Amino acid sequence: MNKSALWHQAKSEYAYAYDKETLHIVLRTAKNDIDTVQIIHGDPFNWVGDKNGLPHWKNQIEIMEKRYQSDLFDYYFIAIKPPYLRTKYAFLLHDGKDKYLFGARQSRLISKDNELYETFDLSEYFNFPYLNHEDLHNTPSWVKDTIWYQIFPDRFYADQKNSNLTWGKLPVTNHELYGGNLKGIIEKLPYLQELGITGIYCTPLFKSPSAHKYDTTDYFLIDPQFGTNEDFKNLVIQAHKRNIKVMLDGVFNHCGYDHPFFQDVIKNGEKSKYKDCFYIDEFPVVNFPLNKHQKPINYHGQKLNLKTFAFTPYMPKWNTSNPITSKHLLDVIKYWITEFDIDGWRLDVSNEISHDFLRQIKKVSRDAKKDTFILGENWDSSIPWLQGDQLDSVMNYDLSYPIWKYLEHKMDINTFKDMVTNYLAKTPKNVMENMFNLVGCHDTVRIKRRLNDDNRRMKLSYVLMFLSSGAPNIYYGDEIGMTGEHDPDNRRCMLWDKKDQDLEFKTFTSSLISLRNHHPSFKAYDYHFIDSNILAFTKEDKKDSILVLINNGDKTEISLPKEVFGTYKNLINLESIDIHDKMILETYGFLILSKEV
Ligand code: ARE
Repeated sequence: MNKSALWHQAKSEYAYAYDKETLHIVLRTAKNDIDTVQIIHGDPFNWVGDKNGLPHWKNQIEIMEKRYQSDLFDYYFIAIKPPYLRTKYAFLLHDGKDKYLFGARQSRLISKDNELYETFDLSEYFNFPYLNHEDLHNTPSWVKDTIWYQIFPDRFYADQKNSNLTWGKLPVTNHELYGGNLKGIIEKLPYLQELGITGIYCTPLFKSPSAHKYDTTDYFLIDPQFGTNEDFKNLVIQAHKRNIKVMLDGVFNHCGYDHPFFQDVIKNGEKSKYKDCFYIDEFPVVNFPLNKHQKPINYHGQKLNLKTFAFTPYMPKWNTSNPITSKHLLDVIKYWITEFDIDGWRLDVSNEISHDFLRQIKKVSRDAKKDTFILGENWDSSIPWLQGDQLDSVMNYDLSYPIWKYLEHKMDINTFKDMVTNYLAKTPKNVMENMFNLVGCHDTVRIKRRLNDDNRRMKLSYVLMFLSSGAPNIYYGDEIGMTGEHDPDNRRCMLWDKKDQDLEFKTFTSSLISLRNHHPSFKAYDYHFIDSNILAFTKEDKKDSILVLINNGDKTEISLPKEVFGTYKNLINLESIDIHDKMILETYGFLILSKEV
C-alpha cells in the first residue's frame, strides 16, 4: 500500500457536517492502490458488555464508495448519521494482500480482525466530537437557486444623460464617468427579469472619487453620481417585487484616500484619534493625493509607510481589530441590511480581512436579517474561510480556472478532468452548491475575448458554468456578446442597441437559465466523466439524468463507450437524437442530452 498518499483530516473538507444530522467523510488514497475501504465508526461512549462481561466498543463497519479518481488519487466517500451526533472512526483498508487500519495517529498493518480491538486504542481513532447545529453552514436556502447578474453601475444604464462622455466611447478608464446610475438599473429590471435573473450583484455604490468605487470615502452614502440613498431603497423594493435579490459589494479590507478617518490621520498625524484605525508604520504618513485621473500625485513606486491594498497608496488598509474601525464598519454592514433590506454582501479582498472580523461581519449580518448571504472574494482555495463561521461561499475561481485554461487550449482534457475532480473531491457539498460560479467579472478579461471572440467557444464556457453545482453569475453584457480586454477595457458601457447585441447568444443564455431551473441534474454535485476523445460527462439527480458532449476543437468523430449509446432528447433544440459510434460533432460543438431514468 502507498502510505504516503493516504490522507484524512477530521473537521476539515475531509470530514464535515453536511446538515444537522449528517457527516460527510472523505478518505484519499493513492490511485488504484486499495481494493476496499471500510469505515469503522461508533459513538465513543457506547460500550457494552460482551459474553465475558468485558466492555466492548459498539461500532459498525461500512463500505465506502470510491467516488472520485484523479490522476494521482482515489477519493472514498461516505455519509453517516451518528445517532448521538458524535463519532469516532477509522479506516480499514484492504489492498488484496494485507489489511491496514488507518487512524488519527498512524496507519498500521493488522494481520487479523481481532487485533483490531486488542491493539487499536480508541485514542487512535479520528474524532468528530460533536455536531453542533450552530457550527453548520446556514447559508440562506435561496442562494443555490440564484441566477446572478453582476453590474458595474457606471457602465450599465443611465436613465438620463448626465455625463459629458458619449455612452460607449472607448477607451474606458477607471476614472472617467459615463453616467450609469441606480435609476438606470431600475429601468432595466424588466430586462433582467425577462432574461431569468434572480440576483444582482452591484460593484461598489458608495461615495468614492473613482469610477470603480473601491476606494470608499463614505460607506453610508450612495455616490451622488449614481443617485441617492432613496434611489437605492427604491431599487431594492423594485427588485424584490420582481423576485430579484440585491447584493452589495462591501470594501472592508481598506478604504479610500478621501475617507475622513484617513484624512484626519494625514492632517493630525500621531495626534489623530483615528491613527490606529490603520496600519501606519511611521509618521507623517505618506501623502499621495490623487490627480483627476485617479493617479496618486508624485507616487513613483516608492516604499509606503503604511499598509495598503496591494501597493496602492490611496487604499489604506483598515485595522479591523481597532474598536473605532470595527464599530464603523459593522455599523455599515447593519445599516444597509436594516434600512435598505439588502440580501447579501460580497466582501472585497476577503482573503486579506482577519478571520476574526469576518466572523463579526457574519454575525452582525445574520443578526440583522437571518437570510443575508455572505460571499467572499478569494482567488485561491478558500476552505479556512468556509468553515461555516465566516463566509457562506466565494467567487469560485477554483472552478473558473480549469474552465478558462481548458477552453483556451492551455490545458489538456486530462488535466482539466483531474483538476475538476480534485475540486469536486475537496469541496464540501454544502459549500459547493452555494458557490458563486463565474467565467468572467470586472477583474478578468471578458470571456468572449479570452476565447478569441468566438461565439461558439463562449457557448462552451456558459454550458460548463450553467452545468455546475453552484449559482452561475452573468457579468453584465456577456449575455449579449460583449468583449473586452483586462481591466479597465472589460468595463465598457453596456450595449443597448439591439443591432450591437448578439441576440442569438442572449437567447441561448436564457435557454440555459430555463434548463437549469427545470433540470435538477444541472445542479447535481458531480460530473461523471466518460472516457472519450472529447469532453463527455453525465450528471444525475434522482429521476433527471443528462449526457453532455463538448468538442473543444475541430470537427471530429466522437469515440464513446457503448453504454452511452441510445436515444436522447437534445435539450437545446428538443429534437430526438441517436447517440452511436462514428458520430460527428462540429467544431466547438456541444450536446446537452436528457435520458429519462
Ligand atoms: C486598477 C488596475 C491595476 C492598477 C490600478 C492602479 O487593475 O492594474 O495597478 O488600477 O490604481 C479596484 C479596481 C481596479 C484597480 C484596483 C487598485 O477595480 O481597477 O486596479 O482597485 O486600484 C487581487 C486581489 C483581489 C482584487 C484584484 C484586483 O486578490 O481581491 O487583485 N480584486 C478586488 C476587486 C477589484 C478592486 C480591488 C480588489 C481593490 O474585485 O475590482 O480593484 O479594492 C491573481 C491573484 C489574485 C488577484 C488576481 C487579479 O489571480 O491570485 O490575488 O486578485 O490575479 O489581479
